[in-house]
Amino acid sequence: MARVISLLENRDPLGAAVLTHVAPSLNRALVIGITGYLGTGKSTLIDQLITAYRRLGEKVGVLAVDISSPVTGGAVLGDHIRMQSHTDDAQVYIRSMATRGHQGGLAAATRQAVRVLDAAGFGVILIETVGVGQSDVDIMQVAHTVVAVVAPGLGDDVQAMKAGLLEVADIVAVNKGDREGADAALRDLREWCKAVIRAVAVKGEGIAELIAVIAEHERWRDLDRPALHNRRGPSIDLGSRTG
Ligand SMILES: Nc1nc2c(ncn2[C@@H]2O[C@H](COP(=O)(O)OP(=O)(O)O)[C@@H](O)[C@H]2O)c(=O)[nH]1
Ligand SMILES: [Mg+2]
Repeated sequence: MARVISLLENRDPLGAAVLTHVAPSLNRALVIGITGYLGTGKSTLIDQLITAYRRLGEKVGVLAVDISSPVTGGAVLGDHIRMQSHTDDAQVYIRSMATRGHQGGLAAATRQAVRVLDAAGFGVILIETVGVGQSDVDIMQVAHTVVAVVAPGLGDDVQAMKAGLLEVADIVAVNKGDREGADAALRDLREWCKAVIRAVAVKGEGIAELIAVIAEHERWRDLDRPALHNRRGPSIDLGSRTG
């Protein structure tokens, strides 16, 4: 699997050939995009999501996509450290994907890697991307459900989120809910998006709720109904989901 993904990343024609033979487009896996600024706690959250989905009996694949390698060079290493508790689990596959050239190629390779994991029986595929807005859009076309992770205390972060991240997000997770400013961020974001949850990833809080909201979004997607997010039509009331 790792070798095929490397071939695809390098746009080696052998990769495409292998893909055709061993990885039909099954579209069985639940593909979840996790996006947001560096340091908001995406990898920590993913580590918790891996644990939770494994408890549900799923095989879990993670693709950590590094769009801007020179800037976030340390992020990939950090991601692996934070997800290390799963390295001995054969039902968990974690892979960093770096840009080999331009962004479009990375999106294509990511889409193909999802296909490889799907064919290998991974029921849940989590894609971590760093960034906001346009740079993420390509990658997010690969995901069924996109979770934007924000953290309080990053200044005008929330404003930027509204302009950029919320464009691609189906669900917003306000992580670092143990920090000052979390309540204000939650209040603020709930005016923009109905599917806003609070999480404290380091303590595993809010994870069950996040999984429930993702499942809910998936159900609506399957029914071809308007998504939870305002931008895609009328939102449904998820009720009180905090605490
Ligand atoms: N206080 C607090 N810190 C957190 C929480 N979640 C993650 N962190 C810390 O935030 C830092 C960045 O986390 P990381 O998962 O690498 O963020 P990423 O860059 O978005 O993947 C790490 O030091 C984490 O331990 C949280 O819920 N509360
Ligand atoms: Mg990370």
